[in-house]
Amino acid sequence: MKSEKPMQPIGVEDLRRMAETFVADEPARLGAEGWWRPPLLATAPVDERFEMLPQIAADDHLHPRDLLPNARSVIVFFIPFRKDLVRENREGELPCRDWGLAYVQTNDLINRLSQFLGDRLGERGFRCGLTPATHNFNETKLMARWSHKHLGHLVNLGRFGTHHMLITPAGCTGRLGSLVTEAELGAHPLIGTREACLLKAGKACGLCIEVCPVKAIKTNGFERRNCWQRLKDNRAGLDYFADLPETTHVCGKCAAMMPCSFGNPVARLEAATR
Ligand code: B12
Ligand code: SF4
Ligand code: SF4
Repeated sequence: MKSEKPMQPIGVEDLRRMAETFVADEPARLGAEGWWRPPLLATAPVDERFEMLPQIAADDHLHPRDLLPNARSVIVFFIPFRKDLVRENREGELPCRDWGLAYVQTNDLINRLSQFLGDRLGERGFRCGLTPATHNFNETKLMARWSHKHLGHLVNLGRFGTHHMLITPAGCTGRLGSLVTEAELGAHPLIGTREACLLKAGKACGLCIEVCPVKAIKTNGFERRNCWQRLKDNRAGLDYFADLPETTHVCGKCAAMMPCSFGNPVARLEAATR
């Protein structure tokens, strides 16, 4: 069912600009330097591709129309972290304090950016369906019924890496958010290569496999329980996380200073050999 407000045009470039401004304004709002590079945003029409979600993600994964019956487009955005934060988190086997803080502040930023984009679309007469940044997952299965990574893959914002994270043109270190809307935004992909992970593209790498302190990452698999235990141990054991929320579950060694941390290494390689 359509909303009753008159529809005014809005395009993906408007949404990208709004997202960039929103993220750029966040450090001033916090009165801090902030952790972020400019965000990326991709969209796709709600078509048959989204019917494969229960096959490629959790078997009870939702369809965009489960969030919003008249959903016409899916919007996925990625807020990349600054290099100095990622470099700081590379040291040793434990996450640094700033990585925990950035996790908390970025989840909040994602939730508010989703709401902001939803409100701007709403003002133009388009309803939206929103979902939270994280901690919306089943702790037994360790899967969510709405996986931003899989949505990001389907709207061609990025590609899965061997470390099981999404690699975008701005890399993999950062966080994802997504929403659905009645607006017809069309297809606005951002990834230009079939793979974005060197190993998946048949090149040498596997650095994320080597660096994981609990050996959770395999060439073709992921021991999600080992990773989850590590994240919980970090939260429970690190004094400098004591004032952060109980849900501060972080590590991120597999995303720190990797060839895919800040860009698409397959695109870089293809450009260099052209
Ligand atoms: C549950 C969860 C976890 C679990 C399980 C992790 C996992 N790999 O999914 C635990 C607690 C272990 C975890 C850990 C971490 N998480 Co987490 N987590 C989530 C959550 C809530 C849901 C993820 C989900 O449902 N996965 C579904 C399963 C099926 O995915 P999967 O295990 O990766 O397996 C599939 C893919 O790898 C896929 N795949 C692999 N190759 C290919 C190729 C193709 C073509 C296709 C179609 C699929 C495919 O196949 C697998 C089976 O389908 C999301 C937030 C959200 N709601 O989306 C954040 C999220 C995935 N986490 C995130 C992050 C950053 C982390 C950590 C780095 C912790 C930290 N912040 O320090 C680690 C990284 C672990 C890792 N190497 O993946 C980010 C990832 C950002 C990104 N660039 O992708 C997310 C998206 C949060 C966010 N809002 O940004 N997380
Ligand atoms: S570190 Fe290498 S193997 Fe791991 S995801 Fe990145 S490019 Fe792929
Ligand atoms: S987040 Fe840490 S424990 Fe989990 S897979 Fe990456 S390196 Fe391993």
